[in-house]
Amino acid sequence: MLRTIDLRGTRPTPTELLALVPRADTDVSVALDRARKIIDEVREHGEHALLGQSERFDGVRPDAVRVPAEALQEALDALDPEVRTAIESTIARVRIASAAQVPAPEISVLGDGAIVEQRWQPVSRVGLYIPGGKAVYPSSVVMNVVPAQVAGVRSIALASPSQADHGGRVHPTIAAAAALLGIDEVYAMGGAGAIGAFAYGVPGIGLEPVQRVTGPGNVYVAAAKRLVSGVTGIDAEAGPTDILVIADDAADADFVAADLVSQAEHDELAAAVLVTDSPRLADAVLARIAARAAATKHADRVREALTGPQSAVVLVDDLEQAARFTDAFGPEHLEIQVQDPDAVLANISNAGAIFIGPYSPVSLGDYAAGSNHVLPTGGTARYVSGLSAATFLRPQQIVRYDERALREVAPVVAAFSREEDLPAHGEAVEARFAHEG
Ligand code: HSO
Ligand code: ZN
Repeated sequence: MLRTIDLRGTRPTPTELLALVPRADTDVSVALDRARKIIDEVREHGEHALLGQSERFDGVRPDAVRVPAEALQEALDALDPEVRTAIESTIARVRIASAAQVPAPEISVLGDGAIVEQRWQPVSRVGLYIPGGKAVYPSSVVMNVVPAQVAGVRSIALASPSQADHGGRVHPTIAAAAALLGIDEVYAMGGAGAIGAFAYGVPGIGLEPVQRVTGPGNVYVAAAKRLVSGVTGIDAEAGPTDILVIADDAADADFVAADLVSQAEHDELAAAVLVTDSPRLADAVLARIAARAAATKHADRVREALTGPQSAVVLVDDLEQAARFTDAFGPEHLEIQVQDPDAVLANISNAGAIFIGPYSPVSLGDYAAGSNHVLPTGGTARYVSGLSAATFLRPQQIVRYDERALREVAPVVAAFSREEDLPAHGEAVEARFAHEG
């Protein structure tokens, strides 16, 4: 089902490697004009615009955009106890692993009485977007909210589209997850309009602007985030998901096949790539994929994803070449299923999250490992990271010099201020010592 690319005996450059397995194209720029109009409408007409947009795009007009607190509690009361336990368990695990993402404050002593402190300040208010289209993911509520809470963000608002099947309210599992997390500011609004509402605020309903918008969404959400990025912070734009598995002859072919199929289940445009130095394993995985892809619930979607140009089996000479290919590809999810995974890990730089060994499948990370599942897609793992507590933190430096320490560096300031023709800079330092003979 997947095409095979044989790299054995070749030495392509990173650019050539990337071109061999191109990601599916989702061109955000084509959605910019429409997204801009939708945001402008929200800025001009506030709640009225948001209600109209729900009617147009989600086929239902909610009574109000703000979801009443009682509705959140009702959704929680009606939540399936098994799902509740699962959400609670994931909240606890993600909370523990997110705490490790908060850097400790540091003090640098640059001399006697010369100190630069660094503390990490949370942004004060964030807007988290949870999609509500063909996929409703309560797990994503946890993955967005928990790191913000762990970072110490004081005010957290959540938006998710109105659901026609639920009287225009947000999906009840989303509402229940919000309630479990102690979030009471929830809005039934979706798409570009929701992102605009977060960025600019909606005075009529007491929705204050946020300092950062995070969360996945379709191409209009991505376009809207790009448009508001001059006004508020954003996280990375989310595209179709991908998985890359590095496996050698020691790997279990059925485990590898199951994991490739699991992420192909998300999207026709999802990428699933196996990189191996074992033609025998490649054949075995292909056979298991054929069986699994035919039998799985979303067989059509899976088949389309696996037969697309974004998916492939890549044959390499050795695991060093596997690592070079992987770094060029920059997978969102990387699995390493080889005899000595740490040796491969040491050669990897670019990946959103890395899953080691036969008992760490990506779907564990999606739901229950404690790691975050909001990860960089489309090869952006080459330059950004996934969502974490750090997403909501800013390092802030605090300078404390005493008189002696300032005197010591005064000539440095004086020299720069002369060179940059900004004499008042130097004078500000000299003023401290002017009274001296
Ligand atoms: N694998 C998805 C996240 C997810 N999976 C949510 C299931 N629900 C992107 O990392
Ligand atoms: Zn997933």
